[in-house]
Amino acid sequence: MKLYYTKNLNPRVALAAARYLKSPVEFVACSPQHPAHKEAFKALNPNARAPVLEENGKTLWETDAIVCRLSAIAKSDFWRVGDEQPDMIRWISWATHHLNRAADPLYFFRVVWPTFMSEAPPQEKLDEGLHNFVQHAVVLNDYLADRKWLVGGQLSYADFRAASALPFAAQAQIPLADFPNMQRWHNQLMELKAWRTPFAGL
Ligand SMILES: N[C@@H](CCC(=O)N[C@@H](CS)C(=O)NCC(=O)O)C(=O)O
Repeated sequence: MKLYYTKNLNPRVALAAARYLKSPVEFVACSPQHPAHKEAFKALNPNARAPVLEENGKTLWETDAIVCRLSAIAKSDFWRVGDEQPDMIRWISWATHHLNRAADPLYFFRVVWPTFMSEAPPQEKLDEGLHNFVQHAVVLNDYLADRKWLVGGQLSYADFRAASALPFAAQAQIPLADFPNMQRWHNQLMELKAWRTPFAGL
C-alpha cells in the first residue's frame, strides 16, 4: 500500500494515523497541485489533493476514509465501530464543519500563503477566522473540562480530527492558551510520537 502525502494539514493527519496504527504503508511524497504533476495526479484523486491511499491498484481519498480503512486493517478501535461510533462521528463532523473550518483561514493565510505569496494576507479573512474559532473553541473547551479524550476514555480518531490545526497553532496564531482544557488535550496528543512528528525521516 502507498500513502501519498504532502507536508500540509490533512496529509499530516493521515500520516499520524498511519504511524499510530503501525500501518503497512509506503509513504510517497507528491505535489498534486504542481502544474507539472496535477493532471497525472488526478488519476489517483480527481480533486488533485493529498492524502491518497493506494491499495491493490485502487485509490481511496479523503483523510477520514483513509483512516477508517487503516484502522480496519489494524483491527484497531481507533476508528470506533461499536456503541461509541455515533459519538466519534459527531466530533469528526463538528470539527469539519465548525472548528477546522474556522481555523482554516488562520492556517492557510499564515502557514501556506507565505510559502508562495509575498503580499500580506487579507486581514478580514483572518479576523473572521479568529472570531469563528473562538466561538467554536468554547464548546470544545467546555466539553473537555472533565474528559481526557473526546470519545469514551480512550484516544480515537475524533481527537486527531478535532485537533488537526493545533500543531500549527503558534505559526497560525491560533489562541490555544486561552482554552486551558484544549491546551491540556493538545499537550496529551503531542506526547504521542506519531502525532508530534508524523513526517520524521521523510
Ligand atoms: N477533504 C480532503 C482535503 C484534502 C486537501 O485539501 N489536501 C491539501 C493539503 S491539506 C492538498 O493536497 N493541497 C495541495 C498540497 O498540499 O500540495 C481531506 O480531508 O483529505
